[in-house]
Amino acid sequence: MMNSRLNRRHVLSALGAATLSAGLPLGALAADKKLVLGFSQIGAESEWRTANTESIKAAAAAAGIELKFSDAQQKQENQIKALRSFIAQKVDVIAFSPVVESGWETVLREAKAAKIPVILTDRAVNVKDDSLYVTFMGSDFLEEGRKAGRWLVEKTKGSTGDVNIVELQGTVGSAPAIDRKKGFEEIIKADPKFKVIRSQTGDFTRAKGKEVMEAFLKAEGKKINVLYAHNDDMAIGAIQAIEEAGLKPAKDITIISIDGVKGAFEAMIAGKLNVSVECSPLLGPQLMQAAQDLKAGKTLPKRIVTQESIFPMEVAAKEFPSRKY
Ligand code: GYE
Repeated sequence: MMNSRLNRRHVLSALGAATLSAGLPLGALAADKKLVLGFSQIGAESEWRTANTESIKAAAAAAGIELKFSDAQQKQENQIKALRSFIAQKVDVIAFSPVVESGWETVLREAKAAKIPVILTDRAVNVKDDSLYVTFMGSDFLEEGRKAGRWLVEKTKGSTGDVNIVELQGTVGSAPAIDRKKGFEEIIKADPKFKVIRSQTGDFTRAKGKEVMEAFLKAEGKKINVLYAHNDDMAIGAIQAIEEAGLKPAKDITIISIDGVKGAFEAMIAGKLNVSVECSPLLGPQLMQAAQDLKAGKTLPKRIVTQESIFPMEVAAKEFPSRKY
């Protein structure tokens, strides 16, 4: 193991103090040096993402960590460039939230060769060799999808007619889009009355959510009973489309989304969104802790899961004042 004492002693004596940023337990060598963390963010596609960025910046400042922050504007190629630049700058730790799951092997191998530990935040990667990253911290997206499904099963209990669902998926190939779809399907497949009649990506943005919902309404009109949106922003965009089509959101069409951002609470309080499954973006403090733990030579668990809840509109007004994002 990278962090075992034996290995550490061995490497220290073999390589000497010149390997300051070797990605080995950093603390022994660099106790008085400010820890440098390179973070590659996906973009600013949603309220969730903005809150996540703020959390990371604030937590780095509070922890006295030098943060090199890079915004990829939702493009994997930009993230790969950012990671390479962090490697070239010999940062102590790299963290990133991978926009999609696949295609990371090469750059992660480069980081490993440079002995820079990599922490995944928020979204997972799909790699065969899981030694290419130290830990993955973030939500259980499958479970979020299941929570959304269970809420719908409960809500429609006793009704026998078809429940026609349209789905707004997140970014194609992203971990939350893949898993939120899967988790939801896993639950609703138990009853054939649930029918997903349309499913398309809205890329996690309000604008796309609205645009795709308009197309759904055009094609299916009043047949639509339920909208399942993989995030609140797309649901909020879709609410506009529903109102513009002369229908009542949360009444004519039941709306389920994920994240639990302020905008969703406002929509619930206004009676336009039925439920939001929580997905916390406040990963900053956990990330800084993990970076410091690495510095101190500690071994991190391979998976750190965020604790989360679900908020139906009935509790929105009561919960709203204590929401932090
Ligand atoms: O749900 C969505 C954002 O990866 C969990 O990305 C995150 C998702 C979040 O754009 O709003």
